[in-house]
Amino acid sequence: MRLDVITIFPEYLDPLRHALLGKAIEQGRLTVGVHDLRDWAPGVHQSVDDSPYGGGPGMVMKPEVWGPALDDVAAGRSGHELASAEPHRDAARHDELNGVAPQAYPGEDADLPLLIVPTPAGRPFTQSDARAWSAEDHIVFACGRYEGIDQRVIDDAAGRYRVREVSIGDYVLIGGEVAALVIAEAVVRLIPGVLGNRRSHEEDSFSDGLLEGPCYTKPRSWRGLDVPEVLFSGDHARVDRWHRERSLERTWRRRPELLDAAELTAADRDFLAGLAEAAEAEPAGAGDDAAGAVTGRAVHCDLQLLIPPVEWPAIAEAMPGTLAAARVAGAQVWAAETDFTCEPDNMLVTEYAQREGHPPIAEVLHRVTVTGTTELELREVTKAVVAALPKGAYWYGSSYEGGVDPEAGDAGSAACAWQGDD
Ligand code: 6GU
Repeated sequence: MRLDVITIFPEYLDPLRHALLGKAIEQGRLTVGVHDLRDWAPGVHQSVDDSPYGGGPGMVMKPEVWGPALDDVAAGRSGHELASAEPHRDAARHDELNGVAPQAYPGEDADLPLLIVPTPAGRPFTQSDARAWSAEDHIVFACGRYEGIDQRVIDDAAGRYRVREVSIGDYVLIGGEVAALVIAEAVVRLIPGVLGNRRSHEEDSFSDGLLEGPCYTKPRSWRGLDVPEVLFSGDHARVDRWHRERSLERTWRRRPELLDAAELTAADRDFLAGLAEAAEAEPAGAGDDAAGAVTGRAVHCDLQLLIPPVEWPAIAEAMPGTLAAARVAGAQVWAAETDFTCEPDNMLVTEYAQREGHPPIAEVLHRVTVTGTTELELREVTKAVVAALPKGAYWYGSSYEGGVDPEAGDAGSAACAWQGDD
């Protein structure tokens, strides 16, 4: 496989040379080129970005710089190979050796190189992408800053690349470099021969749609903590079942939504049903694991939210499920629209107008109250609620101990700001 990375911070990609990826380079399974985008920037200032059309914060990366950079790297015309990289072009292709074809969408030419554009606005990068991309011959990463690259660069590149815009998670990085490292590592370790032990990645978290359970090594007893007895039993079937159950239990506690897509046997389902029953029977707060079952204190979160009213029903519907996955149980959600005339100096309205350059048009101020039960700290409760809001929505608020009943008027102490549904 050949990997090329185009970036304005080439030294950020130094880790590509080290450890696992370095080993793949030495083995001749991987060639890496890191290219400084400024090499394609004309003029003394070598500027690579400019202000966005239509206004708004930040800078946008220029098409006249990215276009030629992507042309040259696609054609193999730019030679900045990392030390210990080996020529790859006449070597047998990895997919020829392994009988796996590169993945293409209908209408795409599978022989084109793959262009990965890391962006928080991309589709989520998953283990199944990593598996598919480990069969590629040539992958190019275009690392932009987070405000982005002029969209025409991506549209135009679709003529010489198969383009994938991907995100590595729901948070924002300064640029795509770290995301490129993450993706490169996830992909390269799956190239056959790079990771010695094939079984070890077949058993990884996510390979079967479940999280991995805990693991142990010598000594048998350490600081008064003992390795589970079953692991010394020598009974392989029992040990395998034990691993399976730990994996199911951890997934159920930490990422219950993954269970929907996992392949489960009848025995797995019985085991999960047993966990759910045990949790029901436990008194609140008696969870056996700090990161464990959803039990705990009554809390509520009180937010002001500026959104188009048409967006609210879907948010309200999805929120209890999203919160349950974030370990806020039994969430109830209320909202009421607040007239701007009630709130002449509302912070969100002011902030919106400053950032967007005009006052809210479709957006309406909502007072949102969410109640639930959790062991999370209050800040985390607010985060969990906000994570269930549309990306970029303007909001303000906090979480508090104890429940409230907005319908009984508890949350409506500011009479003007709280207008009921009637
Ligand atoms: Cl892929 N890039 C950037 N810049 N930020 C991100 C990201 C990618 N994934 C999550 N946040």
